[in-house]
Amino acid sequence: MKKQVTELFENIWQQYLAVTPSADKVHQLLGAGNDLINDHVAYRTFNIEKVNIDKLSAHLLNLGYTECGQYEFKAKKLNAKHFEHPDDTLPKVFISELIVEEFSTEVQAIINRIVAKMDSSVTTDSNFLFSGTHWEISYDEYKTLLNESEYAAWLAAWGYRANHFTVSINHLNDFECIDRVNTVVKDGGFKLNSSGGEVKGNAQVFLEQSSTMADSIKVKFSDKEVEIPSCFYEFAKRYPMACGNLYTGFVAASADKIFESTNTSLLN
Ligand code: OOG
Ligand code: NI
Repeated sequence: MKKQVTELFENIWQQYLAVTPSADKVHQLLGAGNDLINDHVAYRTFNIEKVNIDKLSAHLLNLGYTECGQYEFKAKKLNAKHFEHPDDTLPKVFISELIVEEFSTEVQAIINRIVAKMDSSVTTDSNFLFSGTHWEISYDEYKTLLNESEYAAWLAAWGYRANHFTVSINHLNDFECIDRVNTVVKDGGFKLNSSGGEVKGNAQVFLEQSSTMADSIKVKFSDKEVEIPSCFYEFAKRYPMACGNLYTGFVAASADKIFESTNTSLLN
């Protein structure tokens, strides 16, 4: 089972690197050539039955993962769940879904059209979690989505792929604290997401997180090519709870800010 999970994440990592060149460089900065342990990866989808969280998580449940937490993001109109594997060196997976019916009829029409374009077999194919988009979208449609939801626009442009990987600071050899990681990443020339402060969370909520701002990469829309935010890299440090075990969940208030690492308006 472990081999299958490792192979899946290797495929997901390669697809992610193809649109996130900074991740390779940051990986070098923190790991000095060694493999790093990933705390988690994150996915985005729509709550439409054909592609909802369950369709993504089915691939993980098959590999021994279990559902471990649920989260709500009212302002961003998202629900989320996280999944863990009994082997704690394998990444946790955070999957969110956009509550489509809460958007304008214009936005709903675009989303319903692109989801309808997908073959019904796509979500059960073994490569679904690294399959990208299964539709075409024009730049105007992208902007219509962007106007109401950065998340919807990102998902329509990039489809099914890890939105970010996350370095586990607990497993790094040369770093103890998140501030030091942030300094090295910034000194390396990378921009951090400073929404809500560079460090989200603290030891009291058992989780500290920071992230780079997404890379900017050209996307082929149906009518033109435009550079837009792709994916980002996150850093997480977990703290022990009263029982002595490290906290394994997520913190909604922090996650709410991490979502903004793909915001167009915050780039540059
Ligand atoms: C997910 C944001 C939440 C975290 O670690 O709190 C998250 C996303 O941007 O899709 O990954
Ligand atoms: Ni994350």
